[in-house]
Amino acid sequence: MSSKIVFITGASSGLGEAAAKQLASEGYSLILAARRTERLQQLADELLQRYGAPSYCMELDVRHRDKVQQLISQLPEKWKKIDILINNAGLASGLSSIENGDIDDWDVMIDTNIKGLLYVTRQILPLMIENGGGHIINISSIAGKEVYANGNVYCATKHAVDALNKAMRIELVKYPIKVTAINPGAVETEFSIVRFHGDEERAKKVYEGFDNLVAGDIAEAISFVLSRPAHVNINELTIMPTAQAVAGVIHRK
Ligand code: NDP
Ligand code: 8X3
Repeated sequence: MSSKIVFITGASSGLGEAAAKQLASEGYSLILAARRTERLQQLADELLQRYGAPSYCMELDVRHRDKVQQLISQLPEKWKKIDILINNAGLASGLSSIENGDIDDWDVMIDTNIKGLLYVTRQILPLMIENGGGHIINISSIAGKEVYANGNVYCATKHAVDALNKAMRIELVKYPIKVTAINPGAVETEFSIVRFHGDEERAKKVYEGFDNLVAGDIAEAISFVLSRPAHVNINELTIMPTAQAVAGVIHRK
């Protein structure tokens, strides 16, 4: 395969899906990973039809360490030349104070946002090193830069992503593998529906009265980061809706 290969976790929705479309339109080949495979297959069909971009769909739950190891090590040889990893799979589950928190919610966030990101990265890095370079983009959040009431564990997981991003930058500079964190503010995706356990009415209210970001805004930022010349590494980008100054300050009409 002559085009560059990008591995996107959480490609079945939101930021991951938008990044896949953006990068397919620019000639990348894609490994699309998530749990909902019908969505991945639909996306792969669309990317092939619209852009002629080949995709490899991987049914992957990033929390399952053995599966992550097995599925990535069993990739067909031509798909192992991964140039870019976008660590995007992630979620918030619940919004409550620590004394009321649901421990299952905490586990799923920690297992997905921190441990899942590490499992995937650990498995892909040796392939990148063998290829002589690469680029890891970690989708963190404004929640990795600040903490807001009732965001406790989600914020902690994204602060962990921020720390891991910095650690990767230091440890991978020698290969050289570029490392970038992208920290979005409020983007309307399925994020809030997932956070509120399927309560679509409550999720809709999060984005009422202001112009939130859309997934394509972040996909364009990813494209920009990837299009820099070899000597330029963007360490991090924090991208907010104009109407959102910090996590908890949104100017609503
Ligand atoms: P979505 O809910 O729309 O998408 C989340 C994606 O993550 C889905 O494709 C989902 O796929 C995947 N995913 C979740 N859990 C797992 C898992 N265990 N294994 C594999 N894939 C998984 O939300 P967003 O697109 O908004 O979220 C993407 C990233 O952006 C997350 O890391 C989120 O924290 C971050 N973010 C989002 C912001 C926002 O306001 N929307 C702002 C800042 C950061 P599937 O369910 O099919 O497995
Ligand atoms: C998602 C943004 O502010 O809802 O990471 O935590 S926020």
